[in-house]
Amino acid sequence: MTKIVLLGDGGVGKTSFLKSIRQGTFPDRYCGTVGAEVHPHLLGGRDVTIWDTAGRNELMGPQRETYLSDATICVIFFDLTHRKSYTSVQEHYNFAVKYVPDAHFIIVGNKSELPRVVTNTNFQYITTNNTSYHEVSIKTGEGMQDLLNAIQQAL
Ligand SMILES: Nc1nc2c(ncn2[C@@H]2O[C@H](COP(=O)(O)OP(=O)(O)OP(=O)(O)O)[C@@H](O)[C@H]2O)c(=O)[nH]1
Ligand SMILES: [Mg+2]
Repeated sequence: MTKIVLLGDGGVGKTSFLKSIRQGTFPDRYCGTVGAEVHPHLLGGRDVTIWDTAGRNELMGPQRETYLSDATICVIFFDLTHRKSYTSVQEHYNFAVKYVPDAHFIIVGNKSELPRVVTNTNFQYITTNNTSYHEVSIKTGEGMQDLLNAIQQAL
């Protein structure tokens, strides 16, 4: 079964992404994920499992790496209105690539409908060729189809 893991700091939109593709809804309220939630999903006609992880360290628990094992795709989210979440992308990548060096990495800058703080992005530290960068607004749906296409191509 193809495994997709959602990574990124707290509040960047991982759970919102999952809700929007599974239920077509957008949650306005923020409720931090604890540990990881695993959801089966049909994506482009294929069965996948999506692992929605906790971005807040205190809610993650001790065994972060176990969520990554056998991941096919790691989607690393950040918030375009929150610089720290952007600098954290490198840490999430460095951590994940140790455990799943062959995974596809997809970087997503979210909340694109808001005035952005992160204007220049540079992901040169990502050494794999299996990478792409997308900007989306999960709230408005802007960019979401391109992102889903990229994920499907990586399956
Ligand atoms: N304006 C705006 N807000 C968004 C967007 N996507 C998500 N949010 C909001 O951002 C907040 C955090 O969303 P979550 O999806 O719960 O964040 P998370 O990454 O799962 O956070 P953790 O579970 O703590 O790691 C919520 O209040 C959402 O409504 C977007 O595209 N635009
Ligand atoms: Mg969450």
